[in-house]
Amino acid sequence: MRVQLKKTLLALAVSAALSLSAQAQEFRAADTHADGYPTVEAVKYMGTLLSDWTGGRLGIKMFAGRQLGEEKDTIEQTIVGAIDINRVNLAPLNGIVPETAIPALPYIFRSTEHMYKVMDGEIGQEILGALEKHGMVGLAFYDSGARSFYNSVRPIRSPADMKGMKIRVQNSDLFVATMEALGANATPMEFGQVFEALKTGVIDGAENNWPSYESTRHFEVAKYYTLDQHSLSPEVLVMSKITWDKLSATDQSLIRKAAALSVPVMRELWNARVESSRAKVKAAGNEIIEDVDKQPFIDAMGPVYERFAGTPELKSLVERIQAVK
Ligand code: GTR
Repeated sequence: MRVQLKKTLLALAVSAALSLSAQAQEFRAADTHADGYPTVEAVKYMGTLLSDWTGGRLGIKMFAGRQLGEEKDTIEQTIVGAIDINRVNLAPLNGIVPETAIPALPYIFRSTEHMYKVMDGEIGQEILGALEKHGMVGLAFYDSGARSFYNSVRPIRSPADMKGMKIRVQNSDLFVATMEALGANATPMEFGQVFEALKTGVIDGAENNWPSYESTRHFEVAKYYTLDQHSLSPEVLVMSKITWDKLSATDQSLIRKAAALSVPVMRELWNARVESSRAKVKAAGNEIIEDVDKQPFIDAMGPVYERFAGTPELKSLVERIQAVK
């Protein structure tokens, strides 16, 4: 009898331990940026929250600095469930999820405040929701400042200065079309290849925000930075729908909560990083063109809007964004 009881207790303990370990999960997360970049640190913070709340049952293992591949590959891996959590820019999602092209449209936002109001509100939620039918669950938007042009040839003050320039863009037809509308030659290329391409003159320039211009050392080889701020397209944090669907409703809500709490942390890190990157680039003696007249750039964007906001649904999304005060 006693032996039987012991056996039963042992079996119970083993099965409890097994079910605990079966539930324990460390999500694989990807980011193209290196350790220390605000997006990477925000996702790590999210992992710490999850681990604290669940006594270590849930956690995040961050593979920063392209360890799991370039952005395009990591998006494909996320859709098939090989990567659980991915922090990417909206631009490389444009070809998969048409709605993501709308906040990436050049000059769609009047200001950063306008962008926050739209992306933190109902429209932002709708765009996150649109990812789902393409195999990704949208968790949050992160800051990405403003993308502006830099190059190694001459200061850009008007679209005419860009004529014939080879400008690298992300893997997005929207950005290709934008460069073409400005008279430049667009060269889509993965982020990790840009430094070498700038250095060897394969391309003349690229476009990005202050922290990326600085962290990638592009500023060392492309000395002219024109603050035309053509795109305020944010970063987005997504989870593989395959991973998501296997989770309990409780764990799903913990993940949503942790992602939401990582946003203000990211925003603070971001603001500090913009300042330190700007100071570093200025100290290097780069020529910063701050007083650029944006109007001629804006005026060239008609065909881009026609093509990427062509359907009635997307057109109405543009109008709703513009109507946000
Ligand atoms: C950065 C963004 C990256 C990547 C990169 C690029 O601003 O944070 O996710 O999209 O731009 O230009 O490829």
